[in-house]
Amino acid sequence: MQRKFEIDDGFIADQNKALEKWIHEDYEHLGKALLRRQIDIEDLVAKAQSFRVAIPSWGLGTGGTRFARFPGAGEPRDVYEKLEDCATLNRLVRSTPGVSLHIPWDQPEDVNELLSFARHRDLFFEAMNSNTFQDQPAQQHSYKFGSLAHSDPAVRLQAIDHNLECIELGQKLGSKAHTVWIGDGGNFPGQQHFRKTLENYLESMRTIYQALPNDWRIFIEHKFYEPAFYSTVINDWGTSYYCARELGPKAACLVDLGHHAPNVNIEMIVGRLIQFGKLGGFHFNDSKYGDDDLDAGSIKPFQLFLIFNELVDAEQSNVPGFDPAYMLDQSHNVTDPIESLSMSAIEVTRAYIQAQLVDRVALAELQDNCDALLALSTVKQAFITDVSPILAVARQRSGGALDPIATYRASGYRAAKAEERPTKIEATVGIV
Ligand code: PSV
Ligand code: MN
Repeated sequence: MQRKFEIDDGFIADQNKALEKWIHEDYEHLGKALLRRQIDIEDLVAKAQSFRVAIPSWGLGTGGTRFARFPGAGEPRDVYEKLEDCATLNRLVRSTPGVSLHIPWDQPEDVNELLSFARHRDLFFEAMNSNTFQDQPAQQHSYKFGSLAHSDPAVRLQAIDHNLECIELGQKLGSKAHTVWIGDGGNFPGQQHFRKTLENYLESMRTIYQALPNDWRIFIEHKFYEPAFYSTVINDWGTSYYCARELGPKAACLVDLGHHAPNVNIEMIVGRLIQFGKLGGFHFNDSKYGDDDLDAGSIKPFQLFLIFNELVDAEQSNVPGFDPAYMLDQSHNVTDPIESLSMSAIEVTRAYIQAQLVDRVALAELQDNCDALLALSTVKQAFITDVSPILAVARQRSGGALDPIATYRASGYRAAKAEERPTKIEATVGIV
C-alpha cells in the first residue's frame, strides 16, 4: 500500500522550537501572576493535559447549508480517511483521541479492520449516533413523517432496529454510549398529537433502553426546531429530562449548544441537569441565530465559560455520578475542518481552565452576602485571564504543537491529501 502523508512528532517538535522561548517567557510571567492568587500554574497544566473532547466523524468533511456545499480538496472520502484526519488533529492538539461515529454514514465493512485502524492511530470510539432523520437506499419505510415517534408501529420498529444495530456495532468497537437525536415533529398546527407522539417515542426508547448493556449510557439530545418547524417531539431539556427519568439510570440528557432559542440561559440548564443527576454530555459548537453549528467559542465565549463554570463547580464539589461526555458537533462551511476542530478543541479546553480560576470560596461568600457586583467581578476575573500559555505548554508536554494551526499549515497536509484523495470537486446541494 502506498505510504500516506502524516505529520510526525519530529516535525511538530521542530516547529515548536521557533515559538518555545516566547511562550515559556509568557508562561513564567503568568505563573507569577497566578501565584499571587494562590493558584499553582502546574496544577492547571496537568488539568489541561487530562482534558478530553471527542470529535464527530461527520465534522471532518466540509459541511454545507440548505443552499449549497462547497467541498474542499483533499476531504476524507470514507471512515478510514476521517480517522486519518482525526489522528492528525489529535497529534496537533493531544486532547481529541475519541471519535464519535454516525451510522449508517460510517458503517464499516469490516469492524475489526476499523478497530485496529483506529488503535494504530491512538484513537478510540466514543458515543455512537443513530440516524433516523434521513431515508437510506433500500429502506422499507420512510422517515418523512417521523421515526421513533411515528404513528405507524412498523416505522417505529424499523427505527428501533436501527438503534439496536448501532449499539451492537458500538459494543464491537468499544464504545460505551449511544446518542439519539430524532428529527420527528410537525410542520403545521394540528399535524401531530403532542401527547401521542411523545408516548410513541417513549415506548420506542424503552425497547432500545432494554437492549442497552449495563455499562452503557444512552443520551437524549433535544433540539427546539428543525427539520420540524412547528413542533418537535424532543424539543427542550424539560422533555429530555422527563424521558431520561422515565427510562432509568442509564439514560441522561445531552446538551447541544446550538439547540436552544437565542439568549436562552444554557448554563442554567446545565446547572439544573447536574442537580437532577441527568447531565449526560455535550455537543459543543456556537450559534448566533439557530442551530448554526459554528465553531465552539467563536460567537459567545463568555457563555462557554459560564457553562464550564457550572461543570467545574460540580467537579470540585464531587457531585455524585457527575461524568459528562464532551464532544464537538460543528459544520465547517468556509474553513478547513482540521483547523476549525483544532481551534474549537483549544477553546473548549480554555473555558475549562478559565473556570478553574474562579475563587469559589470568595464567590460563595459574596453570594451569601448578596454582593451582586463583586460576585460578577469574581467570575469575570477568571474569564479575562489569558490562559493561552497554559494551554500551549500542556500541548507541548503531551507531544503536541505550540501553535497547531501554524504547524498544520506549514506541514502541507491538506495539499498532500488532495493528491492522495483525488475526487471530482463539484458544488452540490446542501445536506440540510
Ligand atoms: C442535529 O442537529 C445534530 O446536532 C445531532 O447531533 C445529529 O446527530 C447531528 O446534528 C447530525 O449532523
Ligand atoms: Mn448535536
